[in-house]
Amino acid sequence: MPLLQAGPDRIAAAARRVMMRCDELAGVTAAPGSIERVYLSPEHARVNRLAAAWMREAGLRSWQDAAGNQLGRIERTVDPDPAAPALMIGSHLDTVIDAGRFDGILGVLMALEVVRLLRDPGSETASVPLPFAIEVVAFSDEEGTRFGKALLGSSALAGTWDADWWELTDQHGVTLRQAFREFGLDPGRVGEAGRRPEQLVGYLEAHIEQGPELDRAGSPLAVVSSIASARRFQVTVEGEARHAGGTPYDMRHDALLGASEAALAVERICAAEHHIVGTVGQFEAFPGAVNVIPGEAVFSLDLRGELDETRDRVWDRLGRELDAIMGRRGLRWRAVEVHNAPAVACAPLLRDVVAEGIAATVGLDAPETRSVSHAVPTIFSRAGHDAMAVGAITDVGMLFLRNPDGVSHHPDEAVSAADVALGIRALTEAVLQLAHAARP
Ligand code: HGY
Ligand code: MN
Ligand code: MN
Repeated sequence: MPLLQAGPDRIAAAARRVMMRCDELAGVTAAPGSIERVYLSPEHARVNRLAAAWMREAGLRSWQDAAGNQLGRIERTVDPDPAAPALMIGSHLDTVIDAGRFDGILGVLMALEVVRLLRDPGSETASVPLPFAIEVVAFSDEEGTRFGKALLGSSALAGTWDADWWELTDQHGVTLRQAFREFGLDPGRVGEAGRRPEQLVGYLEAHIEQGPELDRAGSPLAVVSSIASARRFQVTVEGEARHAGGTPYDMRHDALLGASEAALAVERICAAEHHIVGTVGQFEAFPGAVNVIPGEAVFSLDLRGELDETRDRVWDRLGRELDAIMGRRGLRWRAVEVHNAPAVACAPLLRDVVAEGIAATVGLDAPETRSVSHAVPTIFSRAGHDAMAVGAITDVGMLFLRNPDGVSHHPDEAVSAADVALGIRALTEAVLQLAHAARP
C-alpha cells in the first residue's frame, strides 16, 4: 500500500523544478559552452551557495562541512532531537570535463524534492511520523577529475581520508593541500567532516544509469544490487627518444607503440572477462615532437569489476601481458595506483524499500510469496558512486533512472522529466517505507 499521498500535478511540478535546476547548475562551469566543475574551484563554491539556498528554501538547515560538502538537515518529527541519527540522501555536484548535466546533480536535486514532499503541509505525507532526521548531501568531489583520486568528499564524510592525498597535484601542479587553503578550508580540520556510524540510519542515492540497460529493457527505474569495485592507475612506459629519420627499426624502443599495444591488450583481456571493464582515458607521448621517436608514454587505466577478486586477477594478468609486450620491445614500464575502491553491496533493507518505492510507483504487484525486490528491475552498477565511500560507515541503497542510449560523461547525457517524476515518487515512497519500518 503506497504511503505517499501526492497528486500527479504535485510530483510533475517537482520534476519540472529539478529539470530547471539541472539547467541552472549546468551554467556554473569553468568552460563556457561545456560543463566543467571540479573540486575546490570557484564553480564548486558557486554551486554550494546555490544548493544551500535551495536547501534553506526547502526548510533544511544548511552548512558546508570541513571537506567542502554542502549538507542540509531536517529533524525527525518523532521526539525531535538535533543529535538523532539521520537518513542521508544525495549525490555529488562536481563533474567530469565536458560533462552531462545530470550525473550526480540529479540525485541532489531529487533529494530536495523528497524533503519538500515529506514536509508538504498540504499532503497526507506530512502526517507520516519521521523516526529519523533527514540530511541532504551534495558531495564535492565524486569524479576525482582534478586530483585523480575519486570520492574525496564522501571519503572525508566516511572518515577514511588518507593524509597521503594532500600531496596529490592537479594539472597545474597545485597540491590538494594548497587547493584546500585557497578554497578557504583548513587541511588540519578535514577530520571534522567525518561522521560516525551511529549518526546515520543509512544513505540513499538516486542517479541516472550510466549505461543502456534500463533503456533497452523499457524500464524507467531500477534498484541497484551492488556497485563495481574500481582501481585507477597511471602507467608510464620508458623507451628511448631518437631521431625519427635516422633511426632504423631494429634500433627503436618506441614508448608510444609499447603503450599502444598495452592499451589494446587492456581491451582484449577485459572484453574476454564477465563484468570486467578496463578503459584507457588519458594517453600522452613525450617529448611529443613530430620528428622524435617517443622516449616515454604515460596513460591512465580505469579498471572495474563486480568483485574485487576478479578485478585483481585481471590486473595481475594485465601485468604479465605488459611485461611481455615491453620485454619484446626493449621498454620498461611502471604503474602508480591512484584510486582503489572496493565493490560495495547495497544493504538488503534499503534494496527492499527502494524496490517497494519503485513497485508502488510503476504499479508492480509482487506475488505474495516473494519479496517485491524480485519483481523490480535490479542492476549492478559499473559506474562508481559516492555510496561506495559512504558504505564504509552505514548501509547504502541506490535508485537508478533510465538514461536514453545510456550516454553519460558527455553533453548528450539525458533523462526525461517523466522519469524524474517517477523517480521522485519512488524515492519518497522508499523513505516513507523505511520510516514505517523504523517506527518505534
Ligand atoms: O567514474 C565513474 O564511474 C563515476 O561516474 N565517477
Ligand atoms: Mn555520478
Ligand atoms: Mn560520473
